[in-house]
Amino acid sequence: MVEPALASRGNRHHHESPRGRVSGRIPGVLLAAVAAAAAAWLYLALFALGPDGPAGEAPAAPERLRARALASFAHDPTAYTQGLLWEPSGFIESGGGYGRSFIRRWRPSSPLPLAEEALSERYFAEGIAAVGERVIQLTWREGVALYRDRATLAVLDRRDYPGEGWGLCWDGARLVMSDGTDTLTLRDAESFASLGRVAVRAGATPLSNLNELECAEGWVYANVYGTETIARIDGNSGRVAALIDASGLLTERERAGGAEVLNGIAYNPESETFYLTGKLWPRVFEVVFEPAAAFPER
Ligand SMILES: [Ca+2]
Repeated sequence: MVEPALASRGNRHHHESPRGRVSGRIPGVLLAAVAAAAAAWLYLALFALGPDGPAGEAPAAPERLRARALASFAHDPTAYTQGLLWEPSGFIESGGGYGRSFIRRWRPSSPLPLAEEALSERYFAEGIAAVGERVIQLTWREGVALYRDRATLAVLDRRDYPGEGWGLCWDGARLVMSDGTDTLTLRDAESFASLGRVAVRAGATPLSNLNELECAEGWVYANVYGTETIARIDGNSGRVAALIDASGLLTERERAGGAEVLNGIAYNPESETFYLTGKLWPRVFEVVFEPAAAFPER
């Protein structure tokens, strides 16, 4: 009984003031506008809009971002980096090459490994993902995923898969795997069985050469092989939400020292920063991704 009395007193007060009468008409106008907008949206959704936008129009172009370096530290310049992960205790890194592939743990304070396991010379190591107590390491053309103890990095188990292995990340529910094409494969972490494939599109254009991956902030980040571009991808639809320019991190002198392509993305959820490196790069860069317009021309 108390609440209706309060409500009616509120209404009376509302209508007694001149402002109340004015604002009392606005909701009616707003309601009509909202109803019209909803009807228009429903019409477009049902008859004119595809999943990506109005029929006949290209899907929205990706946002343009740049990587801004906050800090950098030494990286083993002999590491042919294929996968990089951050943990509170440091990095886990996978390095490729036949006869020189490894997995190692190291800290930013020193590039010397705290723990390291070499792979058989038959294997070319690729991307890595941490899932619970394990680290899963791909191989390039050997069709084998090595299941390792996350603490000791020792191999505990293995799974076989078809095709090539490039990048890998764990989104909290599924593994996301790249193979150098424009398609990501979603996998069950226990069986490594495929759960589906996602075609990656920047606007209407397939984005190929997807390489090292990082699942972070609800997105899948992929560096595009042979470029210094990182794509921020919706892992469910494959839509490229942003393209991130990560060029200009190494100095000319560092690049001339033998550094190859950018390859290596790790996310630190404590600082909300990313770490980027590359094959044979002498440094790892701690970065944030910002709108490209925020940068002065250089
Ligand atoms: Ca990674």
